[in-house]
Amino acid sequence: MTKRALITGITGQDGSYLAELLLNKGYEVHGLIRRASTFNTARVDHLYVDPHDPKAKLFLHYGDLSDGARLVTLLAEINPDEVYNLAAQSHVRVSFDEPEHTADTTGVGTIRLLEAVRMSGINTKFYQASSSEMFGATPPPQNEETPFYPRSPYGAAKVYSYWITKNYREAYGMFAVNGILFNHESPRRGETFVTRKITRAVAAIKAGKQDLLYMGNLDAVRDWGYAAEYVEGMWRMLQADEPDDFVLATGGNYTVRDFLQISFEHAGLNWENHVRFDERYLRPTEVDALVGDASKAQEKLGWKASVHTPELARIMVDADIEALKHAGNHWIDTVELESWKN
Ligand code: NDP
Ligand code: GDR
Repeated sequence: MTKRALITGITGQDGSYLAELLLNKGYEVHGLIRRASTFNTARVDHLYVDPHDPKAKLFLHYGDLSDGARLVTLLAEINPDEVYNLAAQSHVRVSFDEPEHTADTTGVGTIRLLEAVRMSGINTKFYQASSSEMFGATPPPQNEETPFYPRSPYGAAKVYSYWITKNYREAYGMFAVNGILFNHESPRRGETFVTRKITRAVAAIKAGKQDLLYMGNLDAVRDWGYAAEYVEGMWRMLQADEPDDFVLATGGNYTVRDFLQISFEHAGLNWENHVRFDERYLRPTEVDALVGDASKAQEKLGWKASVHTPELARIMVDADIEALKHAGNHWIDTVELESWKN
């Protein structure tokens, strides 16, 4: 029997890779998309097949995590075997500008979806996109037993979603799990997250279209893995015999400065000639160091990251150099993009 999955956040980085993975596994995939005045499906457009075609396996539905009634009707209509809740206001810096909206989407949105599962009476497995940002100020290495100490409205909202997912598992016997994922990136990463901001700038500087890159705290330590591998871990969590929570990470330990150096060097550039400081990219409270210990996922799910941060940076730089060649006048340089968007 064909399995059916619903992905919230299908238009995001992870949603697009997960949709690909599930389609390749033979699933019928349904995605929740937001109505916008411009097209917002660029990351999944390559998967599109006309829904009138009997071979179509991907279906998109308008909806929003702020609209609980819509979630109930949609779940009842789709009756999925698996629900992946990836939708969120996912930018940590922006969560300080929009704390209430972030709480509503990234926090309360999760309970709306869990309640919708319960109220529609369907029997489904539920994946919650939890985050290493929940560990915040607790020093590394971090694993499933590490106490939470969020340092942003985003981190606090994710802590709420983590606990409410666990509560629904315990209270109602739902197969509901938290994937606690450390930073994972790709050529599809949003342009204002630090890795993509850097690799886009490298491409533009290399092409002579930009000279300077303005950055915040270069001392922050992160554990950057490759998104395409992490979605496989999400899927494996829902195939386990028992519902449980898992960390996914590479275990690597790199500063933002390291990422700059690796990325610029890969294009034959010296980062120090191009990077300038701008305090607007600092956060009121910073998360200094996140380094994950994913040994539980390796042991119980057989999942292990194979792409580590230096290789990831090179993949992203190469992809952005290639993308810039085809972008022509549509390329917005990093300085411009950031001054509008962050
Ligand atoms: P993105 O920011 O790329 O994607 C977020 C998705 O959520 C988009 O599809 C967006 O839609 C959708 N969305 C936002 N608000 C709403 C809403 N109110 N209703 C419905 N949909 C909404 O995030 P990622 O793909 O990087 O991350 C996926 C999830 O995993 C997020 O929950 C994130 O917080 C979490 N996470 C990510 C990590 C990472 O390193 N990438 C690490 C740990 C957790 P639209 O396209 O219309 O904006
Ligand atoms: P993060 O990702 O906050 O870890 O959240 P981001 O790439 O935004 O920041 C990583 C680190 O880089 C520092 N930094 C800058 N960040 C941005 N965006 N822009 C800059 O100019 C800049 N300069 C320095 C930041 O201060 C920070 O320390 C991501 C998101 O995907 C979350 O949704 C997810 O939950 C976590 O990863 C795990």
